[in-house]
Amino acid sequence: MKALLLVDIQNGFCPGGNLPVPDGDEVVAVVNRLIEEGGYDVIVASQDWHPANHGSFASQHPGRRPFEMGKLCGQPQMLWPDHCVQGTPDAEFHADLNTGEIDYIQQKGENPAIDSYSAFRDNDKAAVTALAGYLRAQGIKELDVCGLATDYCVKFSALDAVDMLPGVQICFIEDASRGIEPEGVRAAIDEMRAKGVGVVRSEQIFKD
Ligand code: VGL
Ligand code: ZN
Repeated sequence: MKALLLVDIQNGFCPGGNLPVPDGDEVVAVVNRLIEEGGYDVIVASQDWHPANHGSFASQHPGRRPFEMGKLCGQPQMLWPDHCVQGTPDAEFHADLNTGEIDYIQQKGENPAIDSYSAFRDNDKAAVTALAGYLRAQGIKELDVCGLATDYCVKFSALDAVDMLPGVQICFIEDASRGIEPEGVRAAIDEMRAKGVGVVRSEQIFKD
């Protein structure tokens, strides 16, 4: 059993969104082809889903601006522009994403007191989402991860998958992902590789 995890392919992370990832919308065509022709048994997606007062928003820290480091729950926290607020167009999946084939959607980032980059658990690793349990119940042996943003939510999701889905082979699909900063993307790929995540391109998946 082979599963595909689509991380945060939402308007907020695409050009025109509140926290745009450069060329973020370019993943949509590749991802739609993976959905159709990638041979996956299970397709899941995460959705960044913040309340309007989320503590990762610079707007909640008087005098602070987006992309400055601040603190949340006593830990260093990148302060973001308000993004992916529940029920707003910014939080919707990209309109061209083939959502009809998605078997399970994992919303995350709902607790205003902590950020949740990973689709599997909050940044402090205390509260877990239902995603790992869902995937375990499906009996998956392989999980491919892609989406937005490589240097944040994609990376943390792939790293948590290694810890939380023992025995499952985890791969990151490079050309079906985009990151916020080129240097962050390089570091994220190194970090994923070091933890045993395979780094592949979509062409390799279509070939198998
Ligand atoms: C993300 C920053 C804040 C992401 C989510 O999806 O990578 N990044 N919230
Ligand atoms: Zn967020």
